Amino acid sequence: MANKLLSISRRTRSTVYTDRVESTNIKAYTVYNHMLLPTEFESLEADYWHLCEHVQVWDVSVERQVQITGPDSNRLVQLMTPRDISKAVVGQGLYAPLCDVDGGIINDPIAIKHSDNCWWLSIADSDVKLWAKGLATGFGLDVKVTEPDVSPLAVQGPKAEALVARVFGESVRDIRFFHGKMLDFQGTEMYVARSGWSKQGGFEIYLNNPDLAHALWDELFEKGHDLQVRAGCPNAVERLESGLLSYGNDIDDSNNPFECGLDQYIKLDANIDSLSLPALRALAGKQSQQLVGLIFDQTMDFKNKKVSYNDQIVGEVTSNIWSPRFKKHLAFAMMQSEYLSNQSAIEINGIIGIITDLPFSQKVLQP
Ligand code: THG
Repeated sequence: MANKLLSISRRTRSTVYTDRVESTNIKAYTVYNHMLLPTEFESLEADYWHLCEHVQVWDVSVERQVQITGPDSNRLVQLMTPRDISKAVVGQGLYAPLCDVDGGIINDPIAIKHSDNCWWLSIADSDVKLWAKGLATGFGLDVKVTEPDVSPLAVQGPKAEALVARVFGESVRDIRFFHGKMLDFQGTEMYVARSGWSKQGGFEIYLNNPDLAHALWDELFEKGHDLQVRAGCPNAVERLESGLLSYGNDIDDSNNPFECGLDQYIKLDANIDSLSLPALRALAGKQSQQLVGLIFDQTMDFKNKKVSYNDQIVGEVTSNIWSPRFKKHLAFAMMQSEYLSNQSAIEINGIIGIITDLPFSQKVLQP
């Protein structure tokens, strides 16, 4: 389907930053967690180069926080994810797939520990609040599940640390990857973490006071003028080069973590009570398909996303984009394991592509 205009109503929620985003050269939005997410400013390619060279401010309010508080909050979060959360320290974020009883992926949030009685699940695009409430009811847990008015603003790119230090102070430089701390902005303490949906480095500021949204946005732009700050968004080129998965595009609840290369975030032998662990233990090593990378030497037009071989469908392209840096067309594809065990290449419309592991290694990307 070609791009069309989107009708905006209260169901397509705007964000606390939308006024500011609308005052830029924004070209397109998508809808994520029933809310607007910018996808393109100048152009995908221009946005990409700017992100890799300077610093961008991203309205990622769509990364909603599902807050779980109460005496059973650890228990509920552990039920939801097969990742062992018991060693997490306060202020730490864990990339933690959430899985159902069959091992299907419900979401792939960052689980942030604020205290033993308070977790935030910083979610991708699916209705985790409803899932969490259902589990809490079914298991009779003493928790409260809410979506607080928290609107993450990501600051990404090689100059992000310099900019965030100007606004929140030099102590941000000590924050380690996937850790964060509470820092003051105009009298309000908010969680600031070293994270973000790019591999260019940066921070995410979890604004918890909507009245400060414009002030925060404006200060980042005023103080970042000489760093060439501009508005941006998760960039399709950068995230494919970096191998970052997009829930709803590359994975959904019909996939298990093994197929998606998320094995490293699961502790099969952990002594934890997690809903999906019995199913995942049974599934380990038996997946019939695998998410892999495809690389082509020329631009591709994937009108038909199915991949076939000898008139049999052997896989499906889930995301793809032209990389202007490597001058290659990159794709993620869910491919049948049987095909992968016999072949290291595919042919689409007469063009040969090589199959490779994700994330792409620098070696396979270089010409
Ligand atoms: N930041 C915040 N919330 C989010 C995202 C984010 N919610 C939606 C979505 N992104 C969740 N999915 C991801 C996927 C990948 C990563 C983060 C969130 C990520 N992964 C690193 C990697 O794959 O190399 C590191 C993971 C790790 O080692 O723990 O960054 O971006 N707030």
